[in-house]
Amino acid sequence: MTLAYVALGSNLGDPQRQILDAISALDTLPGTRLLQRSHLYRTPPWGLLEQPPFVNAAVQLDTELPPHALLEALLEIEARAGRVRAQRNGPRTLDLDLLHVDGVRLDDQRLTLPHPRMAERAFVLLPLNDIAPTLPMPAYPTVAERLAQLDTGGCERLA
Ligand code: A4P
Ligand code: MG
Repeated sequence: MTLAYVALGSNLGDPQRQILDAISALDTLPGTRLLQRSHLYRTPPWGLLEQPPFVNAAVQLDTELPPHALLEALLEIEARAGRVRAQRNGPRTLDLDLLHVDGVRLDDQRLTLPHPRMAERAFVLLPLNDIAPTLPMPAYPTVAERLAQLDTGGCERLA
């Protein structure tokens, strides 16, 4: 059994529905089950400001899939949700980022673990803090301690 953490984001179509559907899809991946899910949060757009607010969430999975197979599965779920890769930081129907896999450090062309930008983003750490406040990150002792340093203004808990 290996614990893996995935961040979910959406700001096109019906974001809440797409996030909940994606969480169900993660629970049905081969050799994988959902252990915990965060609340859903409405968060102000980060990076590119002229776009709708996002809905963000995070989940903890128990999985037998190796990290690259898990990433492929995430990209497939994104594709099924109609994700088109257009603009960096731009609007999207579904974004699934693999944040952390227990015991794994990796940096190749397709996958970097832990996710290199997670610690800078309140929209990632706010939901992750619901399910893994004591998870350590590169350069920071825990999710909770790092989150306390970030601006969560405008973030609103939905469900
Ligand atoms: N890749 C490498 N490592 C990983 C990993 N750990 N997890 C590769 C997932 N993918 C990883 O992904 C591009 C490629 O990164 C993948 O094919 C995989 O091989 P992507 O989803 O197209 O891009 P990205 O890394 O998510 O970066 P992008 O598109 O710039 O989006 P960001 O940086 O994630 O930002 N504001 C709010 N409030 N909430 C949001 O969710 N999201 C974004 C998107 C902008 N602003 C936002 C939000
Ligand atoms: Mg992504």
